[in-house]
Amino acid sequence: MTEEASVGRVEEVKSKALDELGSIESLEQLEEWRIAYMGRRGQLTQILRGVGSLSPDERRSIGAAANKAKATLEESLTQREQALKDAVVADLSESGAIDVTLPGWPAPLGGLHPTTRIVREICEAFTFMGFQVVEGPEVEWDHYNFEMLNIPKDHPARDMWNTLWVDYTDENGETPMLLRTHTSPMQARIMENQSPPVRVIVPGKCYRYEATDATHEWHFYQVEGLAVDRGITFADLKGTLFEFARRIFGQERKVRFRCDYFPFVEPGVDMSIDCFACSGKGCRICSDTGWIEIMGAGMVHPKVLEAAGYDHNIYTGFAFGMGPERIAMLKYGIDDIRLFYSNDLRFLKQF
Ligand code: FA5
Repeated sequence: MTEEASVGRVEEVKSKALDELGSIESLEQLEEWRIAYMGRRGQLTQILRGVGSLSPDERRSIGAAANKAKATLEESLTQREQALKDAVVADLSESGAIDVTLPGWPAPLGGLHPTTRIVREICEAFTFMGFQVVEGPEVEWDHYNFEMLNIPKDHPARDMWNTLWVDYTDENGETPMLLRTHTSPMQARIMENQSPPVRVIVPGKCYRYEATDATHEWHFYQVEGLAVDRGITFADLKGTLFEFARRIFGQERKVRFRCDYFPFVEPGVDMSIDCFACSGKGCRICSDTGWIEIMGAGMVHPKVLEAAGYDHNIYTGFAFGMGPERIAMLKYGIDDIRLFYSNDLRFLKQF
């Protein structure tokens, strides 16, 4: 059933609605009012529904009047609603139940984990120098983690990486799968799949079967770097890593390279920076040496180039690997690496 429609009826409904609206005292009453006039079965809605069955002339005049009435009621509804809400707040405020001048509760905001931050900073420093960022598998084969890196089975150098082996035995009775102990296996994977020139960095997680202490975790990040091309020399290695150190630790930094041994580089070095806390004079952070070691590096061993299918008479390259948590510890003055993965908000909120 639709309401019998006429302009007079529209005006009658409208003025009745406005009269009633004036005496409404609560938001609940206001909702009832809205339903009574403009709800699905509301009085004005019924008139509007009936407009379709009128003659064209009536439709024009009654339709226009009904639409105008609807707009008026909607506007009055909005005004009344705001007035009622303001009155509620004023009441609460006056009675002291609520202090409307207090700031609201801040919505809790997350932040980037310190490892994520430092990994991004490191990646930025190298991408600025033209390196690409590549990622690789955390569950790795012995083949890539060791053998392709000039570390054959039973070689004593394997002791440098305390390995977590995956409980999987192949058809030869061997356990060839492991959690990668460093990001260096990606050197071989990249060279196998790409022709020179290569210029990549590889951030990612590594795992070692190690007791934890203030500077050792059993899972931690590394950022690997690899550059291979014709004519790359040790001077390129030094220049690139020097620029990196200045970008991360400040323009004043000095660097020092000393001989070190890694089976997949020759010569191998460790790189230190002069202590940014004491400028090399000696302090607690640098254990009174004036220097802080930040990564291992070296010229890619010819055997590694050959294993990956590169001719070592034509191509040379350098590689490096660093621990971002240790770099973050130095940069932000964090004294225990275990804080990174303890999920303690008191620590995490500081970044
Ligand atoms: C390596 O893992 C070599 N792959 C690095 C390398 C790459 C050398 C390319 C030459 C050429 P090392 O074991 O020193 O090297 O580890 C590299 C860095 O990883 C360390 O300097 C340290 O910052 C970090 N690291 C190693 N072990 C841990 C650990 N248990 N907890 C936290 N960080 C670690």
